[in-house]
Amino acid sequence: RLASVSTAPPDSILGLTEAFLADTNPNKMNLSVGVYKDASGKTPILECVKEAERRLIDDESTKGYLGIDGLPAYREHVRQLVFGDRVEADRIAVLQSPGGTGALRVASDFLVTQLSPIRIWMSSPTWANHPAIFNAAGLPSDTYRYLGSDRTSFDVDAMIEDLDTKTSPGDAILLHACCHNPTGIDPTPDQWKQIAETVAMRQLLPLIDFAYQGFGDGLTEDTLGLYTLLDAVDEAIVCTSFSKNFGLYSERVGAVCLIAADAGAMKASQSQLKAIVRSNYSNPPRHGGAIVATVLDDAKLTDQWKGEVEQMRQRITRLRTDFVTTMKTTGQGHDFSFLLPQRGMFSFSGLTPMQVDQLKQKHGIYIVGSGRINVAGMSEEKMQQLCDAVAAVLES
Ligand code: PLP
Ligand code: TYF
Repeated sequence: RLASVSTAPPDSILGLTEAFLADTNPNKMNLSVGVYKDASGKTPILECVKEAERRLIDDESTKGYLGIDGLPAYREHVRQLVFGDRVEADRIAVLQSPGGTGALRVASDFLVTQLSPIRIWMSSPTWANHPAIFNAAGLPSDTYRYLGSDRTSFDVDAMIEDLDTKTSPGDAILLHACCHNPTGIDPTPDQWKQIAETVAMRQLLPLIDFAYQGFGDGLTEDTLGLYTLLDAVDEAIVCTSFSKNFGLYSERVGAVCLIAADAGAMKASQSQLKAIVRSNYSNPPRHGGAIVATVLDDAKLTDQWKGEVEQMRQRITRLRTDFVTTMKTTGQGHDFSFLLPQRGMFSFSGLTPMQVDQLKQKHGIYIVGSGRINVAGMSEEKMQQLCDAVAAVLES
C-alpha cells in the first residue's frame, strides 16, 4: 500500500533552508525563513525568558495536563496584551494554542464546522501556509487583490473593489494585523478605516492573524488596525503568536481569541472551540505559556521584555535602512527607498523569480521566490556582500 504514496513537494519556505544547508558556498546567506537573528547570526533566547525559565525550574510543581484551553493566567495576559480594555472581557474567549499556526487551524476548523457554508478571503499575496491550513481544514478560500501592480505598494482601491464585488455576506476575511507577510506593506490608519467599513458593510467575519505584535511600530501601536476593525464589527477571531515577539519559536505558544457580540454567544462558541481542540491535540503544551505568564505576571520582567522587543524591532529597522543606503552606493546605484515604509521582519524586494534564482545559484543567497527578504536575518557584517550580489543580478 505505501508503495503508492507519492512524495509531497517541499514547503516553499522551509524547503529553502534544506537547500541552504546542503549548499557548499562558504559565503552563503539564508534570508528565507522568518526568524530573527542578532548581530552574531544567532536566534537568541530573550533574557526575560531565561529568567522566567529559572523561576519555573524552582517553582513549577507539576507537569499535569493543562485544561483544553490552556493556562488561565496566560489566557488573561493574552487578553490584556491584545485587547486591553477595548472589548468587554466577557465577550472574548481565549484558548492557548500550539503557536499561531495551531490557532489558525483551530479557527479554520471552527469556521468549517460552525459557520458553513463559508469561504475565506485572503490577500494576494499572503503567507503560503494560510491557504495550506485552510485547505487542510476543508475551508474554501479565495483571494482579494492587495499588492499593487508596481509590486511595491498597497492597492487599497483594488482590495475594496474585490470585497465589494466578490464576497458574500457571512464570508470570512483574513487580515494581517501588522507586518504583512510577505510584503511588509501595511494599511495606513485611514486605509484601515476604509477596510473596517467595508468589512462591516459586507457583513464579513474578520480572521485576524497577529503574529508580529511589537515588530511594526511597537506593542501598543501595532493594535491600531485590529482596534479599528473591532470598532466597526462585534464579531471576530484573532490568532496570536509569541513565536516572534518572545522568541519562543520552538515552544509553540499562541492563542485563538474569539470575540462575540455578547457573553452568551461567546460561551457557546468557546465550547465548540474546546471540542475542536479536544479531538485535535487535546490540550496545549505548558512550557511556553508558563514562560509568557511568568514574564507578564512580573512588572520588572515585563519591562525587560518590552525593552527586548523594542531592541529587536529597532535592529530590523536599522538593517532595512542600511540595506537601502548600501544599495544606493553599490554597482550602478539602486533605489530601494520603497522598502523604508515597510514593517516587520520582511521586505518585498520586487526581485523577479529569475533574479531570486540567480541570487541562489550564483551567490548562495537564499530568499523566498516571491522576492521576500527576511530583513531580520541580515547582518551589518555581510551587508555589502548582500548588496553586491543583489546589484549583480539586477545588472546582469
Ligand atoms: N502567521 C504568519 C503571517 C506568520 O508569518 C507566522 C509565522 O511565521 C505565523 C502565523 C505563525 O507562526 P507560529 O506558528 O510559529 O506561531
Ligand atoms: O518564514 C515564514 O514565513 C514562516 C516561518 O512552524 C515559519 O514560514 C516556520 C516554521 C513554522 C511556522 C512559521
